[in-house]
This record gives sequence, C-alpha cells and structure tokens, in this order.
Amino acid sequence: MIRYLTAGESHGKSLVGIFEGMPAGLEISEIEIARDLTRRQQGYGRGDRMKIERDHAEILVGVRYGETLGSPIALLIENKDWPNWEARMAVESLAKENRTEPLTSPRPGHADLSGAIKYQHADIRNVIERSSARETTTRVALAAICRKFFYELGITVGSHVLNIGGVTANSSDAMQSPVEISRIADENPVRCLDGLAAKKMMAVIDEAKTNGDTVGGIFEVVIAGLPVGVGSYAHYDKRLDGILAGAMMSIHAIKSVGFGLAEEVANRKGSEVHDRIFTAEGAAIRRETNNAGGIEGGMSNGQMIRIRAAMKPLSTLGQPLESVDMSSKEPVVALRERSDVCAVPAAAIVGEAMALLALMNPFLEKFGGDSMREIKAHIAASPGQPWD
Ligand code: EPS
Repeated sequence: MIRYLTAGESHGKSLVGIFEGMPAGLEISEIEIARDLTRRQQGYGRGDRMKIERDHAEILVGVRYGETLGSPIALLIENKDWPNWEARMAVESLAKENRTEPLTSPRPGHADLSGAIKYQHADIRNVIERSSARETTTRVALAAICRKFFYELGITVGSHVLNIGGVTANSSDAMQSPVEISRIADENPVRCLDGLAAKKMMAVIDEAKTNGDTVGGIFEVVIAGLPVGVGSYAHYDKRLDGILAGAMMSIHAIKSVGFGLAEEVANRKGSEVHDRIFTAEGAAIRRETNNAGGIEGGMSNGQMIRIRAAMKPLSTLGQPLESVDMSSKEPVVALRERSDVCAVPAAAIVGEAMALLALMNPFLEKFGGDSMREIKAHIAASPGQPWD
C-alpha cells in the first residue's frame, strides 16, 4: 500500500513531496519526472507565473543507482518565484510594520472566505498560498514515478481536452492508445485532438482574457492495459470508480467527474447504454462499445478506462466580482492577483497524475509485492478465466 504527502506554499521557498510504498527495483530518473512537470506547465491561457518557473524535481532520497529502494522517496521542487516573495512569505517572525498589507477581499468561488474563517486568518494570503493549484506540481512529480511503475507492467495513462468555455471537440473513440492520445494532445496548445475546435477554444480564451474573465472546460483521462478485476464490488470503499472519482475531485476547481458516457447515461435506455458481450469460436470475449468507460461493478473490465472531469472557470478574475471586505464589512470588489485565464490543459495532466496515484493501491491490493520482480511474478501467475 502506498501513501504520499505534499507540502509547500505557492510562493514559498519550495515544494516537497514524500511517497511511501513504491516497490523496490523500479528504474527512475529525474529526467522522467521532469517530462511530466514540463507538460503540466504548458497550455494556452496560462499566466505569467509559468514564464518564471522551470519545474524540476530533485530526488533527495529513496533511489540508489537509478532504482527505487522500497524506502520512502522524497522530492524537492524549488519555486523560482521565491526570491520575489521572500519578504512577503518569510518563515521567521516579522514586526507588524514590516509585513505586507493583509488581503481582506475574498474572491467568490475561491477558498478565501471559508478558509479565512476556518483557520482564523485575518489575511487571506495565509489561505491562498496553500490552496493554490501550484501544489499539483508535487502530485504530478510523485505520479511520474507511478507512471513508470505502470509502464513497466504494460499499463499506460494519457489525457486530452474535450471542452473549453463551451467549445466542444469532435472526439472519436477510435484511438486506443493513451500514449498516442497524449502525444497528439501535447502538440496542441490546448491539448485538444480536434484542431478546428482547438482554434475556437483559443479564441474563447483570448476573449475571456480581454474581458477580464476566465473559462473552464472538460478533460478526459484514459487508461489502457489494466487487467480485469482491479477494484471490487465486494465493499463500497473498494470500488475503483469511487476511488478514481475521489482522486479527480481532489484537483482544484473540478466540479464533476464521470466515466464513459458519464451524465449521458441518464438520457438513454438500458439497451442503448450497456456494452454487449460477444465471442466467437476460440476467440476471447470482447465488447464493441465502451459506454461504461472500462469499469463495471466497481472493477476494471479490461477495456480502456475513460474518466472525464469538468473544471469550473478559475475564480481570480481580471474584472473582479462583488465581495465584502473582511475587516471593514464594507462592499468591495474581490482581490485581484496575477493568475491564469484557463488552466484546463494543465488540469488534464494533473488528472493523469491523480489517476496514476489513485490506481496504485487497488492495483497493489491485487498484484502487490515489495519488489518489481515480485509484482511481475504475481501478474504472470494470475489464473485465467474460471471456466478454463
Ligand atoms: C494560481 C495562480 C497562479 C497560477 C498558479 C495557480 O499563480 P501566481 O499567483 O503565482 O500567478 O499560475 O499555478 C501555478 C503556479 C502552477 O504551478 O500551476 C492559483 O491561485 O491557484
């Protein structure tokens, strides 16, 4: 079983991650982690912060001669923006007159107001530094190690963007390789497979920027190669869709998650939803559709897992909404910070990361072991069909 923790404020000195439970004998390098960190930094609609950062995770411990030891792995990612924030984010105590003015105008939709009340912070800065999506950098770095783990076992994860600001991609289920899906998506500024829709998405982002507004969207994460029976119907907390959905919902600004047809299942009859099962003499059982999104009864069914997640428009607006000053109780407009106009392409990479992290425990529960060698042996030894 794995556990992981992240620490770090958006404009603090650095971000830190600890991952416990990765089996021994997995080859991993900082370069492999860097690849995903770079992917997360891209995307049309990102703000100026991404021009400052060059996210790189240093592996501090847990790896020797390029292989995991089975001991906890610790990663360190420097915030390049830190020197610009040293005084504002000082760790040591500062005299009141040397501190920056507290932020007191909460942004509707953000963690600002509830966070300030919950932790008794008179300065919203204390809330927004940790609630920032900058934290996902660490998750993506830790998940890059899981990506390598699954890749070694023939399981791959990819993603692409389906919608930005109401512009929907014409997507096809034909492409069956997550690696190929991600390769094509990564070449596009909004990570959309439909070039025409991508142009319209960029226009919608430009328009929002001009108007001091933001846009959200929908991305899809795809997982291939997962054997049948990861997760279980036998208990509520073992259901794979529940585990993956919770992981997706933990990403900043995600408001809904679905599998396969997702909400569309509500509009169709059973005969139009369920994936018929076929076989031919001597051939494997197969399906010709994947409306279930690869999960039936809380278990992987051997088809590609398709998870879609909807992201709300970011709540830092160039033209801020009405709010109330927390100290004076006077009506004000919400605070304005440098931010992104659209982060859906980046969120798709974070979606891949959360899927990878969330898959670890259900997978290890079925095929687990302390070393890559043992896990591979467990997979090789799994029985065939019960009727064989
Ligand atoms: C974020 C605001 C922006 C984003 C940031 C998330 O940062 P800044 O306030 O420094 O301009 O760029 O995302 C990242 C830094 C990142 O690495 O993804 C927010 O308020 O959540």
